[in-house]
Amino acid sequence: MIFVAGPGHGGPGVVANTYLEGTYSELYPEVSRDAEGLGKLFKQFSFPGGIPSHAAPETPGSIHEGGELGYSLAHAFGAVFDDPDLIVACVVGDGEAETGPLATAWHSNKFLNPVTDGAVLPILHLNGYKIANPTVLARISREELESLFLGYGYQPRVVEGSDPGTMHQSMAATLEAVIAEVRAIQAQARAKGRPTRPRWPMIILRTLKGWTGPKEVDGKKTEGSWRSHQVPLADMATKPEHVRLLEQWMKSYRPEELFDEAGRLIPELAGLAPAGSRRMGANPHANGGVLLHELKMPDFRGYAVAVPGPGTVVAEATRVLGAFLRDVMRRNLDMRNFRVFGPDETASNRLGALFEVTDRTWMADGAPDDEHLGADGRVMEILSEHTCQGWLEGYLLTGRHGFFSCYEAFIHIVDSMFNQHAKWLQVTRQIPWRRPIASLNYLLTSHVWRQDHNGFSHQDPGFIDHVVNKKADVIRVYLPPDANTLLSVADHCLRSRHYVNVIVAGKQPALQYLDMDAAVKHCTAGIGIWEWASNDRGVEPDVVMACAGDVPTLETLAAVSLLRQHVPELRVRVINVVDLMRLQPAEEHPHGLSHRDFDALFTTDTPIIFAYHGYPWLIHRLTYRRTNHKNLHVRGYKEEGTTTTPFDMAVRNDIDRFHLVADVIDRVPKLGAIAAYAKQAIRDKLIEHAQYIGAHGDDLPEVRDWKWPGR
Ligand SMILES: Cc1ncc(C[n+]2csc(CCOP(=O)(O)OP(=O)(O)O)c2C)c(N)n1
Repeated sequence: MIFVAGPGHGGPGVVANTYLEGTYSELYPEVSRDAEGLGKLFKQFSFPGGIPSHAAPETPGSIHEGGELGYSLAHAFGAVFDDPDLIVACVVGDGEAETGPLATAWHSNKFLNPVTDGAVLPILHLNGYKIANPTVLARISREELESLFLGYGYQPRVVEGSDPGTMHQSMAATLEAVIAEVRAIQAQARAKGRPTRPRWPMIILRTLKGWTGPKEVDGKKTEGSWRSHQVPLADMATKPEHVRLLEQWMKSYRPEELFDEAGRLIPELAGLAPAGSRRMGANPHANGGVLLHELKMPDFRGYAVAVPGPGTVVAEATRVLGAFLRDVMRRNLDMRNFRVFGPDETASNRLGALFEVTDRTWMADGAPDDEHLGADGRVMEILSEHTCQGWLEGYLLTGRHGFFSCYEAFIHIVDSMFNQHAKWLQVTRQIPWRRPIASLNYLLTSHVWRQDHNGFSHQDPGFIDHVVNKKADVIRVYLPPDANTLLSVADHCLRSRHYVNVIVAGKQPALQYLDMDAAVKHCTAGIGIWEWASNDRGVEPDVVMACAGDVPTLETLAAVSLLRQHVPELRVRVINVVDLMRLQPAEEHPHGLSHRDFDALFTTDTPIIFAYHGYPWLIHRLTYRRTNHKNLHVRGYKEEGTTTTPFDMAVRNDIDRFHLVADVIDRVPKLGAIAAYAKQAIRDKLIEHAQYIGAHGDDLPEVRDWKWPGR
């Protein structure tokens, strides 16, 4: 069993218990099991350089950073999927229960298979208050409250009162009963071998907030009130009566009966804790890297799209990836350590090949025309990005692997959850006893450039900007331009540890550029000159055309072909970026190019036209310290979105081939003389484009069917 502490500032509960059972001192020997250690334990609490008041990465036995409320229940369920013997006791704060992610996570029980998964025991701590307000759940009738949880599919049991002795007995008896109930449900389901959804037990624990703390402070009710939140007694330096109250409060627990003269817990009490890895701070499930097994990986090269020449054949990158993921799934079915997560979009994102080997997890009722739903399914779909993210985090934190595919625009829903997970990875990287876990892999597809029917609401490439705020040692961003590069990147990400990997790739039929050998080389380097598209070998280029992302790559190549047609003497270097972090200086990111290498690629004085998938300013942010930054001109998405054709989206954001050609003309001085004619031709083309899409609702055939013309 592991414990998840959801409520705000629930950390001391876990820290205290892991100290008393001995694990805390094993991991932090300076906090020894004596008076000196106790002194350090107390002093470090909420002290500069010490430990926070929530359960945190430093807390033994915790998979949960409780600072940002709302994720405890989804984490708990993520932890028990595919771990039939594990129970997670998950305390949910009644304030926390008001958050969106927590509210929707109750439905996780419709995805829990009693035969092959473990169980979650939710304990709603109804202490009635948050920081400054009553909680909603504490101010509805008992009938409404119980009906709510019955409606969610649980069988609630209420433990209620304020007399500690009676309450401890009552809680102990209830815990014993519900654990027996969980085991009985599991035993019955496992004996039958045919899983049905049971009514899982849960506990509603109704106590006073600040229970056993000071009853009144400064004449104001404190125990049983929001005033007991976090710091019930402040201004200790100036209010001696507060010091007296604190002493009284602490002494009310009669420490002299619990600890000996040297400050050691008396043996009768110390002996109550379980031994070894059964202790709550030593359970390997809460240090998932210890349990992590490598995924068995098929050779991604076997899924390659044949590319006889660059820019001539068409494929759907994510559909190709789907076949690879299917076989990753197939190879690891027996290990039960890989799941794919997504908010109802696995098929829409063209990863449907997965359903050849597994179903979507589903324990709710079935209907005759259901497709690919099953109790044993390993594709987890619920229309809650929060729940998908929370489940995946719980699954990874307990030593398994996963993959999350999502529409690019809507991944922003979990911005904050991503933040917290990235912080967890950053902090745990520095904690020697925490072992690295599998990376959290996002595939962002159905992206900004191809929302032909959905329109503006579905157009937002800003998650990348958000992700790169985080520490370089835990985040990676990849923009593979075609299917073979996507395969190579996905293989790399699935093997990696302790990162958040963001992969952005389109699902629509699109031109393919690199055969598998070239793709592997390109992805390994992360950035490189596409020689077949460049004509500057042996001379200084007149312009560098850089691109990152599938649509920008297409438009850049189309622009290059136009330039070849109209100004064949122009020397163009084409650079494609797969690994966005290559743009940063080496001292800022482990993948960053040295200044020397960057200058060699981008030159120190040639105009650079950079077509980028997302918001253009990110490229400036990543490259502002590069020598040639002053000549860098970036095109990207500038919030000109609507329901329109693919090419019109590019035109509206000035990232289309014609605007890119115009950018080159404007920036390469020697083109002055021919500029007027070329620009007029471009203007005419853009007018023709607008007229054509207005009349036909589709792009000009010469644009839509464009292929790389070769040399
Ligand atoms: C998402 C989020 N919003 C707001 C806060 C600030 N906050 C910290 S504790 C708390 C109240 C929590 O109440 P509850 O979950 O009932 O826990 P309790 O302290 O009563 O045990 C709030 C609002 C937060 N930590 N996270």
